Amino acid sequence: MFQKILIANRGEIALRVLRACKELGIQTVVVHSTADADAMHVRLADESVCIGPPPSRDSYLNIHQIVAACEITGADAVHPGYGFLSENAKFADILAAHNITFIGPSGDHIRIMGDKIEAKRTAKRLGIPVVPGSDGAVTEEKEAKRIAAEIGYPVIIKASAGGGGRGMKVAHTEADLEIALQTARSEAGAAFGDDAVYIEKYLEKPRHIEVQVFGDGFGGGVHFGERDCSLQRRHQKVWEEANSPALNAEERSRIGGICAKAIADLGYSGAGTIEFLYENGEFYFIEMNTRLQVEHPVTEAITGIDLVHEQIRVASGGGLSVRQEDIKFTGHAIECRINAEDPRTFTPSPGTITHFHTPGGLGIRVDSGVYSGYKIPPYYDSLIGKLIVHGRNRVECMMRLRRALDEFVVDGIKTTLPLFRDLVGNADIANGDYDIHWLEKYLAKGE
Ligand code: MV4
Repeated sequence: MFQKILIANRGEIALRVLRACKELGIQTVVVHSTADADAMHVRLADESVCIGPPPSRDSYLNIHQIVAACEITGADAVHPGYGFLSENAKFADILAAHNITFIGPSGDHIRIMGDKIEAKRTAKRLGIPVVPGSDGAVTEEKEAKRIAAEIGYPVIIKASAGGGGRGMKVAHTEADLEIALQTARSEAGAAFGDDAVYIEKYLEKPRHIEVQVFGDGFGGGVHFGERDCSLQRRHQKVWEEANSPALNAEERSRIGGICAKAIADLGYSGAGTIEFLYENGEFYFIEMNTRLQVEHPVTEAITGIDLVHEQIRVASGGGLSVRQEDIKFTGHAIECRINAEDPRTFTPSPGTITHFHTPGGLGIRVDSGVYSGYKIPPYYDSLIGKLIVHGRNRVECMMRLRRALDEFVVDGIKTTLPLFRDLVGNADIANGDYDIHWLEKYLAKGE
């Protein structure tokens, strides 16, 4: 087991990882920018190293500074959290070259999944169902038209170096396709320095369902069920739940089994998320994330398993603490992402939190690094906390969530709490009846 872990992140996830390290009796080092000197996780860590000025590129993305902080403090592993360097293959490789363990998959697996064409090809080879479309990159207009005619319109053009919704164009007709292909390629070239694009059938009303997987580091793989992340705005998830209201136990174990086997065959190590679009009872792979995700607590709530403990165990060569047959799904969990933003316009609202009071009681978890008197710096994302509610079933979970939202107080700044108070009173939400476009339509209506 590791002696000392360096946490290369900030905010609620840095605190989340710190808590796991403390429970495992592992010493902690945090690195932080000058803007984060007052953060809760900096106070609670055994050691802290200031690695630079506020801009991320000079601090949380500065590989040399982070490696230097490892050497100075004698950290033997790095947990990258999410965002920042968590899916940076070069960072994983550099740490390995310094005999420091990256708590995550190999650089090569990160690289494969970062290239969306390569990721899809790999998924298909491993027996994961994918969206119908081109077999690899498309350059010629003629070829694009042939494929589109074969799969049928509408189609979507995606950048291989994109992901998370960046660099996509929908074409409804052959006339649209010419323009879509050209703009997608030039935008991808400009944005990512890689103009490779591919074509898929455009699914019009899917849900976004993702499967939590783990490779044990010995060639084994398990799944921890799925999360439904369909409620999003501009590719930012807002509300996530486990299980998906759309799946039954048979569908869960079928897609979960396919994913667990794929992870084993790939020789993948650590936490991963296999993302699907789900429409008319069918799953279609879109991407794989090679990190711990923001919404991992809903999976923890329904399985009772600490996924950060598992990441640390696997990275240290100790394998998983559970076998597939030990993983049971109990009840229902919902996460609300509380952002320091205007709940209607989503304009960021940094500043001082004058009063912060979190809900409590059975089935309530709040993951947040903020506190009364804390000043939210303007340099980073606006997530200030996550409310995760667990109940024996979805109805109980929703009742508990309504109550928890009533108790939550964040004064001094604007937050998205009022949006969630609206959502819990909505009939479609109560029925679990929504797709990936539902929230944006709801917001456009002005409720
Ligand atoms: C799609 C799609 C429809 N059809 N692919 C957006 C993010 C990126 N991960 C993939 N995305 C989409 N890919 C096909 N073939 C619709 C989306 C999409 C979306 C997906 C998940 C969650 C929210 C979304 C919002 C708009 C579009």
